[in-house]
Amino acid sequence: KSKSSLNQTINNNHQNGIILNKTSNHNGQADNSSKTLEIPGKLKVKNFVWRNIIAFIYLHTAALYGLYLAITSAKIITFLFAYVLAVFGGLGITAGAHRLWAHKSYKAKWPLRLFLMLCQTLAFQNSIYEWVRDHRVHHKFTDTNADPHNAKRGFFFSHIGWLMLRKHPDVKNKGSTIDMTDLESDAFVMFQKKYYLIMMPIITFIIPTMTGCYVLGDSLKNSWYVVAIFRYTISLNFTWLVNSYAHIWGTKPYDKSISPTNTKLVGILAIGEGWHNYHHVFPWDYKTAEVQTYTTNWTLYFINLWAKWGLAYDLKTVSEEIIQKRVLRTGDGSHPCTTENDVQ
Ligand code: ST9
Ligand code: ZN
Ligand code: ZN
Repeated sequence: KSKSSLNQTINNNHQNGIILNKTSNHNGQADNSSKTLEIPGKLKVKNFVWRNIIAFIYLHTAALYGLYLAITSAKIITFLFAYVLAVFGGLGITAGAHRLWAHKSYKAKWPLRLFLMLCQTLAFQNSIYEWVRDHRVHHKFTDTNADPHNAKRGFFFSHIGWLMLRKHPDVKNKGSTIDMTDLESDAFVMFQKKYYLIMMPIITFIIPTMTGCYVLGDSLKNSWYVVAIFRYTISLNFTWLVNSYAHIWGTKPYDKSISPTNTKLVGILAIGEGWHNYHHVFPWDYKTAEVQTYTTNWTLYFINLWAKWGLAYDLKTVSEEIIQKRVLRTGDGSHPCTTENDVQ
């Protein structure tokens, strides 16, 4: 009996991010003898993206060499410059791509949006448009196959592995339901999207390296490995910790039923983005954390500064009363108000 033209493929049984394919013949009976279709997103060699795998191996090896040079031969000013760039690139992600564009937790006038767009380009984490689309999908479909960095697939996948593999089809299918019209009407976002492949290498690698050489007077080697490569690779890893570490280890004061956690370590390294349990419960809060974490929430200081100058406005936040109600209803008991009946 010829089956090939009548076979209908049903993709289901998504287990731990790996799809099992079932085929059925025209009688609707399962036909396990048929060859399974190849589905992108599967943990199969043919879905590996070798360009990215090679790039990440180079980046991490070269970053270790950059660290060695930073300790042994680079000027202190070169290292400080790398640090400052890491912070500005980080703010482009946290205050820009994340809190402003992905979550609309505050509004920004055009000079601030231009500045944040340039800082976000310095971080080379894809264009704002692509970053926001992935992030909105992550929030809407957390811990499912439609989540680009689904933490259920383990630390490695949610940290870096997801960037080395074709995306799971659910990311693209369910991701197509995400509304991106607000970004499409932002001229800076669309300009950056259009010219990303020109702007990104210039801002992320060329200008920082040239500044190290010609302004700070360090060698080309030190400038490249310390300012460009080491700084970029460390920033990437600190960012990825939010997707990996802060979805696996830590407390869940606001909702114990979800994977995102509160972790101070990641909070510090990711300049205020480690209170991830809070953030997934109240994603519209521009602080992404409660007030008591203010001291390590640099991004909050940064946005408040721009608000003082009138360039950031309509800052959205959550009342203590709503937080406390949520803590008592769904928290894991680690929040101080659970025992003290008082939100600090
Ligand atoms: C990077 C991003 O590192 C890091 C994000 C971290 C987020 C953390 C969030 C936490 C809060 C913030 C903390 C900040 C802390 C900062 C501290 C700093 C000190 N929805 O992607 P493609 C469709 S990037 C809807 O090519 P493949 C769409 O039609 C690092 N649709 O899929 C698309 O076409 P188009 C550097 C979607 O082929 C088409 O599919 N960059 C969605 O499977 C193809 O999309 C890299 O390493 C969606 N979500 O490839 C490059 N997604 O775009 C990484 C896709 O034309 N990327 N579609 O509309 C790649 O090479 C590829 O994306 C791939 C998948 C190989 C991963
Ligand atoms: Zn998350
Ligand atoms: Zn978010």
